[in-house]
Amino acid sequence: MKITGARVIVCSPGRNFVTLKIETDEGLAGIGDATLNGRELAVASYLADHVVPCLIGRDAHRIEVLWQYLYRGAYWRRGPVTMAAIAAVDTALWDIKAKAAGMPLYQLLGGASRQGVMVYGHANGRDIPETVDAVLRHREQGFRAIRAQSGVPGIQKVYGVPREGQRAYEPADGELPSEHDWDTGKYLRHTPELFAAVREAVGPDIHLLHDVHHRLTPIEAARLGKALEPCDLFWIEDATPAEDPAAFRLIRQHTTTPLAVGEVFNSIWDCKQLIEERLIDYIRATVVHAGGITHLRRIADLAALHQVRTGCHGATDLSPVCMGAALHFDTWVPNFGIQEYMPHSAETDAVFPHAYAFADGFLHPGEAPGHGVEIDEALAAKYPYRRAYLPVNRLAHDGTLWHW
Ligand code: CS2
Ligand code: MG
Repeated sequence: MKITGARVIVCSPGRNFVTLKIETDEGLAGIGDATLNGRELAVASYLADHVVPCLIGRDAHRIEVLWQYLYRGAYWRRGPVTMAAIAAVDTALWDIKAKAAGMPLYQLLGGASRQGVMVYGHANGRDIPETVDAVLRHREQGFRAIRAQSGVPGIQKVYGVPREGQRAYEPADGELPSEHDWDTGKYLRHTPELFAAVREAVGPDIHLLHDVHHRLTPIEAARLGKALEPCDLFWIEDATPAEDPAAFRLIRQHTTTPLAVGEVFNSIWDCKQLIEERLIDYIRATVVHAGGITHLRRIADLAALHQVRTGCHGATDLSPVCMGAALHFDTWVPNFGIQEYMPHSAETDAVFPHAYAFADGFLHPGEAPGHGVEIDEALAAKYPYRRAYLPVNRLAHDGTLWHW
């Protein structure tokens, strides 16, 4: 089966997405997500200007050798742009191969390891009472796992809390990065109170999660993890920036609160030390940012050797194409942990019709051949790209640029 064409589709149904579509001489086509929030056009150009010319005429079935060709052949290996581009090619080719086999992708990977993919939803509020209410609403909707993020008294703009009038938290905005303020002391005093109230309201059986979003030093993260132990969290995520895996040794010395890291990782090399030293409990690497299905399977297998489970990132800046592919991966992967699930907007879902569906706290990938997600190109064309940035963060007391 030869690749006869490949094109990059950039659209913005509520937020920007980059999609690669690959066509073959047997009439089958596949799509892959290539969205890198805030740097979308870099990946679009990497694909259109440097990758697509190398794909034409190649055998679409030879997924592995094409992966190696694009990874080793680039010379400049790894990095978020390169690996998102490779991921898009890989995902599209797995989509094609499963369609050619007439089966849903999870069957091609090795069949289902579970009845459904347990997901966690996003509950947030401007303050503790609003956040508790949002957690209880998510429980009523059937979620068995719920992430809680709330406003922090004294901090003006906090990660994870929608602005006035926003349907759901969407950080990318503005012609230039918006500036957020941060105060670690206020956050460290507030968050244990938040989770004591949430756990009291929701009872012991709901999994509670929290995203620290890279903002603490290792000892501050250790202090937070220790303070949250009575609230029995499923995980705290990105407790400290993970460029230095050794930092997690300090956190581990002080707390048994489970740790999740990896949504910003783009290769197995980013994950290796954290997994091999059991410095984390869940690896958050994703199909779109970590080189596609082919590479994510290698990360999951390394994690399995060390009793680390998967916890794929699933925010709305990962397109429904990534979510669809991730759900097939999640359905198969032996050491599955949990899948993040932020529902996309109705306009995004209209551009990306999909087979996956939510029921009783689980997502199901559906039985459509391939990954089960398509793109309506005519509708996508009605939503042109608009530049949007993730925010930057500054320490409130002196303006030092901090981790967002
Ligand atoms: C967050 C994301 O969902 C999460 O865990 O870390 O919302 C993250 O901020 C965005 O994906 C960044 O584009
Ligand atoms: Mg996160």
